[in-house]
Amino acid sequence: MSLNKLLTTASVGAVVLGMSSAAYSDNWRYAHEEYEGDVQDVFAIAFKDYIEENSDHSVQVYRFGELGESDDIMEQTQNGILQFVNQSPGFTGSLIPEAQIFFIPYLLPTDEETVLEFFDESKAINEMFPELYAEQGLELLKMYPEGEMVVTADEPITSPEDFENKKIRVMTNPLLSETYNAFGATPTPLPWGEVYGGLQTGILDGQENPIFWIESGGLYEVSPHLTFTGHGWFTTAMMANQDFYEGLSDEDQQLVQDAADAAYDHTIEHIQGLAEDSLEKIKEASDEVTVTRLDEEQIQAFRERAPQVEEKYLEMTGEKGEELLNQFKEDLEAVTEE
Ligand code: 6CS
Repeated sequence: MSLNKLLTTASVGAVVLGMSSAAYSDNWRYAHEEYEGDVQDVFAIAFKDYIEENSDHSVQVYRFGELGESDDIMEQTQNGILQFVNQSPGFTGSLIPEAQIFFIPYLLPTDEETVLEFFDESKAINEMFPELYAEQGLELLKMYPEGEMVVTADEPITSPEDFENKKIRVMTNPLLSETYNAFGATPTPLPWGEVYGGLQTGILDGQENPIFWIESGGLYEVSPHLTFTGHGWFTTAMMANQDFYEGLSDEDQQLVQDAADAAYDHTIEHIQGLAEDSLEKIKEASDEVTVTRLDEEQIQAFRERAPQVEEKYLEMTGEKGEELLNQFKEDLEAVTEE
């Protein structure tokens, strides 16, 4: 990064965040999409702790809403105002269409151990995705799963017919809309900030998210019928502004990589058992909640609609998307065969 660009980036950040530009190199800014104690926050705090314990740098963590919605914090990172960001592929789809691969239903298995092994070992995740993010000026540091997706709605969902005329909120990526179209619902893409109110006022009939988030965001209060459809995992990604990262010394780049590794290990430990604990809390807090776990036959009715979503993914992403999908499937086979 040129000195000029560095100074410009530093001063824009300093003005926006009311800091002196002298602090730029020492105090790194990191925003994520969740609340205190949620999975992305656990990752961010572990990253911060590692950096601060092993260097003179400090990390300022910004949680959901402090600097805007997910798209805002991504824009601020691409502009160099923030040094680090955690944005989920659910929102990155318009920037990096291939990131929508996580929304092809029934691609990932439900078994947690297999999924964790996949994220650790997958060439698609650890080698191909960093190249795709780099094209957008982003240094991808980690991709990690947060939990299995669960549908919540105003009544239990056991078949695609139950989804008919239901407005289901989805994160703002086109492929996720295709998934819910294929499932028979009416997908409604919205940023996170509009979801609770939308469910409360009946503008929305349901949504999907991992259990910990359904508990921490209080979604069960306004959307009390939970259905385990087994169709996917909420995955997220943590990255740095690439100009910033490339401008770091070798020692600081290593520090950042080590901090991301330490945060990843800590977060993976944190998510194990989290869904079960959160579900208990939900059941304790509400008498209205129902929990439906689809059986194999019911799942089959949804699973057979997955190929049409895969087709759309390939239409949206072309050759690069196909290459990624083939590698993704190969990596999945490697961990399920063992
Ligand atoms: O549904 C959403 O938009 C949010 N869900 C999670 C689990 N994390 C952040 C995201 O914004």
